[in-house]
Amino acid sequence: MSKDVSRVLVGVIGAGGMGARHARNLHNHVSQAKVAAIMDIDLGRAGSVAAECDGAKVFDDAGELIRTANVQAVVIASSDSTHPVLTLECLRQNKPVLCEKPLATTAAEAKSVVDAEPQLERRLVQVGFMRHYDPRHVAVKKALDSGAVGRPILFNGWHRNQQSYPGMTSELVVINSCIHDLFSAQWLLGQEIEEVFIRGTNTGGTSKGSTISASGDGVLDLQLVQMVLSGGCLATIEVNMNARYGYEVGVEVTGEHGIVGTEPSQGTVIRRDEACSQPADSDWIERFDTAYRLEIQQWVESVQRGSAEGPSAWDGYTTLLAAEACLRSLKSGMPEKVKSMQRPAFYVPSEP
Ligand code: ISE
Repeated sequence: MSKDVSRVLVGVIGAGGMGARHARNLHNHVSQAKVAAIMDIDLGRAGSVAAECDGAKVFDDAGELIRTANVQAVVIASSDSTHPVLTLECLRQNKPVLCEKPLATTAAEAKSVVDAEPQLERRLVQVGFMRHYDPRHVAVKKALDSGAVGRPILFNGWHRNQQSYPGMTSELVVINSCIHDLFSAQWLLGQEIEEVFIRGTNTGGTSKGSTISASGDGVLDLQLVQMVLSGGCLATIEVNMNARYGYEVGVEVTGEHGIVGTEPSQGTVIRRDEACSQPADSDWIERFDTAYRLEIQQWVESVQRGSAEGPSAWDGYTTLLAAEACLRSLKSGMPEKVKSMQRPAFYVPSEP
């Protein structure tokens, strides 16, 4: 019992793939936290995750979960469009919140969060850009910050999903997937995105008997983004929603004196029948398993210290400003400037 007194009581909103993952990670790997509540509009789904977490209380109303006295901190993993309203409610209740990416589906909604949070005098919002906790990305960040390759000149990022999900659109490729890469570029380089130019194509065909919505319906499921950042670094990002062979994310940064990049997959290599093979990850849950655990562990520790420390609402906002410039570029076929904003003093750069 006495152990419970110091544990952070966490409420998880959304019991789908990511919500269930966060709840399980909290329950199984974060000794300083207790999953106190789970909300989903599908009560059965919430109930089965709650049963895995020592019978957390089940809710079907997110606002009620946020307001309940037995919840001290909140994880938001419901659908993207609900994120800003629920984050604002957490701020009103003065409760720390880890909100899955994107912080909102428009920059204007994300702005309402960065306008509200500084009035509370401490950071309460962290956005779920989990690559910030991925050891392979963190190693690149450390090398860049130590000057190992000198001034960054070119950033290359690749983000390949095995297979797209039903309902995917060209815009969602940007807002829901590429948003990670926009964050990675800004975070790793310590520069803001100033200009973007995006082109897309349709990969065609089907795979695995598939739900690929891209074939023949005009969805741009493979997009290439070129960018210019505030420190003069050039960047490219490849986002492929239907790479077929597996899931892969990585970055490589060329500096004045050399190149630093994320380590490739560490899978066992099998040599047989005149072939040499290595398994590929199947999805982001597998690829970023460690990152998700570190993310939630360090988030709980920051809650105990009293202020959010990971990717901020400002990161959530500026990535959406860049994403909206990408959407304008998709329409215009031209390079588009990203609306430039002065970072408020409240949002000091996030530390690894
Ligand atoms: C998904 O929502 C994620 O956040 C994954 O990290 C990303 O790789 C995937 O493309 C998104 O759909």
